[in-house]
Amino acid sequence: MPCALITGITGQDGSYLTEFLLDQGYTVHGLVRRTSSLERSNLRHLCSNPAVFGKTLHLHSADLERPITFLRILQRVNPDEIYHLAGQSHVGLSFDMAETTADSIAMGTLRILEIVREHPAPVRLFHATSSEIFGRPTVSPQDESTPLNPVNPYGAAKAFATQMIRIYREKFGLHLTNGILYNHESPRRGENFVTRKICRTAAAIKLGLATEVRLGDTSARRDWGDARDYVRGMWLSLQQPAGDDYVFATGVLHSVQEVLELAFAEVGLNWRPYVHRDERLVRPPETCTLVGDSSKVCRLGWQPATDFAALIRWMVSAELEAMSHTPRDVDPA
Ligand code: G4F
Repeated sequence: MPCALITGITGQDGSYLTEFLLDQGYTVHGLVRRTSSLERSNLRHLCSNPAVFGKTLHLHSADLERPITFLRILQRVNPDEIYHLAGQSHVGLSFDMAETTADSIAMGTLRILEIVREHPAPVRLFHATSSEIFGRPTVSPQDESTPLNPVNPYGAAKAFATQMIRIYREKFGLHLTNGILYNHESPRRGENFVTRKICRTAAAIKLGLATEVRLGDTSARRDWGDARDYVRGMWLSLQQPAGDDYVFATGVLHSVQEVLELAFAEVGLNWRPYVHRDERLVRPPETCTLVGDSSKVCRLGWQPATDFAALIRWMVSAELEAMSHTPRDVDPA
């Protein structure tokens, strides 16, 4: 039975990856922060399943700031594959929390690399990096050879971690893979990311639980995909004989306004009267035309399966479903 260790297992990607790996017959071990609440996490359905929890899914408390805990778990679990997904992931917040962002992403990854380097058994590692490493790219679309040019603390920390993966792969011959992930969404996306925020508020307005949504720049465009497609790609990239870098993207740009149009149409409303611009949510150096070229990983058999409109419709209906069962206030900020 193959065995995987996941950092950041309670997040959107970690939870979908766990489901995918369990379906593939893996035993999955996940690292959770001591402060994480499993009851409210994306794993609660698996943790409450006695056929899974403690049998093929195991959780361990660990903080990546203390590498000794990761070392002990790695030695005990001895996984075939590590999926490193943990770290502060909000670009806007990274301007307010630059040090925390650098510590969790840049130093967190380096600490793991140092431990993996000394690990006596062969292990493959996937590192979830980001299109934000390209910052203000000079080419469009971007691929694995596009120069790194980050423009925010998050992108800079990811660029460091991405480059260290490349350096350790070359210098020590380790099986290390960078997945350069463009935006990928789902109903499990954090509530402060724009697609989830819009879908959630559209559903709340429909149900009379909110009256408005405050947004930054609605003309901003992103290459948005479905998180479930991206975790499938993470696994696929680790099944290759050697580590490498792969871009995961749809190759198609959409604007925040298009998210608004689709989400509000799904609940039968016109978005315009409900949307207010909030200057505090406008990012300083907004990146331009971050759109990815995934030809390399597509040659391995990966394809994004969900289109943008279907993704937004799925997210809105999931919010309607969740709110119909447990109505609650929605913070419009
Ligand atoms: O949903 P977002 O916050 O995602 P962002 O910044 O693109 O980052 C996400 O994708 C990256 C991959 O490309 C990841 F590396 C990163 O970890 C994260 O997953 O913002 C999307 C766009 C931006 O242009 C932002 O300026 O939406 C714009 N936006 C407009 N109003 C807003 C808002 N974003 C947020 N979060 N909140 C707003 O009110």
